[in-house]
Amino acid sequence: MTVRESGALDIESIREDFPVLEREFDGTPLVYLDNAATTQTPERVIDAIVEYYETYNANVHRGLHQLSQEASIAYEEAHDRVAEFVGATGGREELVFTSNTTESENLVAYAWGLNELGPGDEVVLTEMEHHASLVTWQQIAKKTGATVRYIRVTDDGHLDMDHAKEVIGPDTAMVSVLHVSNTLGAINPVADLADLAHENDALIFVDGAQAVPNRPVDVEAIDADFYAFSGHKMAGPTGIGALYGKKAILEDMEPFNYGGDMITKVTFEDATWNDLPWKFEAGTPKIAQGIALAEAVEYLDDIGMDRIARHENELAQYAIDRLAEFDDVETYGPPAGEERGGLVSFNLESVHAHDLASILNDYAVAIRAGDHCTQPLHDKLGVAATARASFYVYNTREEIDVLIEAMDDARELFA
Ligand code: C6P
Repeated sequence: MTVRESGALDIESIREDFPVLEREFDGTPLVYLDNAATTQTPERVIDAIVEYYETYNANVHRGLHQLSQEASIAYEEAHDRVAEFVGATGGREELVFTSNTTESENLVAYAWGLNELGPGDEVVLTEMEHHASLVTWQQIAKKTGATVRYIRVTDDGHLDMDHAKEVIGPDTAMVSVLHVSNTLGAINPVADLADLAHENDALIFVDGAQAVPNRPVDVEAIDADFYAFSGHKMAGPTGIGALYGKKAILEDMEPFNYGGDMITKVTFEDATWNDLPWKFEAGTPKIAQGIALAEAVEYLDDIGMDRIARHENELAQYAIDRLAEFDDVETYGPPAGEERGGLVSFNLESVHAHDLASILNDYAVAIRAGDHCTQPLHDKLGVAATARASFYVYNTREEIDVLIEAMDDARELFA
């Protein structure tokens, strides 16, 4: 992987880092545009997993033998590295490894929400929230008697910040918002929302699943109380995600899961909890995945998160411009020209999104079709499904051209 001196990415060289991009289907090269669902994995991250299993595979925090010590050090240091990547200066004590963003949401909802919420409390979400947060807080609210309220989304795909100021108030206990929308591509003003939450003595949980992979994120500059993301959306492996939390808040919280490794002392009557972050990592953790996630952030940092953000925005703008050439295409989210995450959701008038995705598959073009786990937002948009092209650091304008040409054929088929 190299970065051109001008600051532009050397995409051809970056593509060589990702073995799966060499795949062809019946001689047609793969065009992978489903990166908001899962990104591909560079060779050096795969190598980190192989190296772990080939040379120091052992359980952590349990063994006095050499392999266990090596695995423990690498696993612990991986927390520090990932914490540093998102600007958490407290290091490992503020960075819990989870399975994914969804588990990070559930951890906070159960370990904090179940204990802290009650009748009269309000949890404020947004209409563009992913089910990971929406369903989780809905259920916790039902269990605790709290109320869920939603910040409106405007017709042009933004959060209505005037409405946010109305909805977030003295009864708000938690504000849970996504940083970048996986359906609209909108980048939300999470630092402003954090200010609003804190002015009202509420906490803020930021879902960064679509932000951390694509742009520089500084959880302390945002002043997030919690911030969550997933490894498999940022060149890392599946099965690993992270939860950043302010140390004082994590210290006050009850554990989410009970069992081995999260305790200090156990008697027949009771137990005391281990230090952070291990208090929240019960049982044998995701050792190989955590070590590989640290390698993934190293890889992304070597490229430069500013450059990745710029590249993704450029591809998204190009895709919007190309899609705008056609009268029968509707795109969703903020208007052309406005900075957004690297994705575009759209619909082709005559072709259902699912049909479109399956026709594109015949051209080796991978996109996602459906509600993208944002059913209430799709209800609001008045559509059951959208097609979504989402980009990563290895995608090119030429691949977007392939998508557009294949859409022409879909039109003809359904004409
Ligand atoms: N969105 C998509 O195709 P997990 O599955 O736990 O790693 O991530 C959940 C999640 C939470 N928040 C946002 C904003 C997300 O986009 C996602 C995952 C995928 O859009 C799968 S539905």
